[in-house]
Amino acid sequence: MINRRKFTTLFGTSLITGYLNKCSAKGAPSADNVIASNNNESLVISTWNNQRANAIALKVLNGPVGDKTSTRLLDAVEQGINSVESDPADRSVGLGGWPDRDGHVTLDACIMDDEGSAGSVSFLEGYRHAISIARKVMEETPHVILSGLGAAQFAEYQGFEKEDLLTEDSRKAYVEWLKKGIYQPKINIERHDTIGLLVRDSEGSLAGGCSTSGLAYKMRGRVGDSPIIGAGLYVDNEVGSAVATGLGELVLKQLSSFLVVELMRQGHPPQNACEIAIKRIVEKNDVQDAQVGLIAISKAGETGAYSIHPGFVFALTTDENSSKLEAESYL
Ligand code: SD4
Repeated sequence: MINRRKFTTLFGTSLITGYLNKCSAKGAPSADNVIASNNNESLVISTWNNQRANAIALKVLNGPVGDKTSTRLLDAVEQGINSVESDPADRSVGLGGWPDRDGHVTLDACIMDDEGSAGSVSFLEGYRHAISIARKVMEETPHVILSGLGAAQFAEYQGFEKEDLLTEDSRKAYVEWLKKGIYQPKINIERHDTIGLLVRDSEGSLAGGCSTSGLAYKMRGRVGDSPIIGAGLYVDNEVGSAVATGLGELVLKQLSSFLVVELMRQGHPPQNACEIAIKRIVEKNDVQDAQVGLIAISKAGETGAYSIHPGFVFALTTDENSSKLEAESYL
């Protein structure tokens, strides 16, 4: 749930006051803590500090209406995420992403639309726009997931530009890391900038995507939650959508995004659904050193966000406001 004290508003406060008008006690799932939204407006919500991606997505969402809703929704998701994939300053996504222990940057991504179509790539090497390749898998193949060499071959065949994603900065950080070689991701502090982005248009149609280089200094070949439909992302246009960030191993074991959407299907508001799904992870795992954050949108335009530990921020953008907010947390 959103903490009133911890948000910054770029364009004003009026709508945000509306969003924040029902808050829950920290750590206690509750039934009525919905963040209300004007359900005739477009909405973009994304993990971490990705207001710029939201703005790009919103512009596409509100742009000229193409011949197909799905195309506009997917364009919004893709272009929003592409901007982060091309930003070397974001160290968990695309160009400049954290490498694995052997110094290779490998990417995971998936995308889902309002018709239930899904595409994904995992363990992809040499191409920054993992989300675009995931979309191509969805649109151009009979499959949902392509992985590793096959995903890279497909990207090449589709005309994507091959490049070395290890920037000078990430190379330096890797060389420094090698001196000790300790694998110990820290909560919220490093290695957590994965973009998960959900869009809802003014008619209530939903789509989403996520893209990441995964955990820094992971084992070669490791695949996280982000390319797994139902774990890192799930969209059901009749119900709602959810996306996850954080330690993918925990999300994978509980299929947290699917769980959030299924809880919404049972009538839980998105905030409540996120809280229950995080609680499930906490109950079944040692979460002392592990963060997971979930965000969600319902068909009606309500939003939710919740995490295990404090410090999970997300960006919420509507036609009138764009804000960085900190989710309430279980601990
Ligand atoms: C993973 N969930 O590969 C991703 C990492 C992440 O912010 O979200 N980082 O486990």
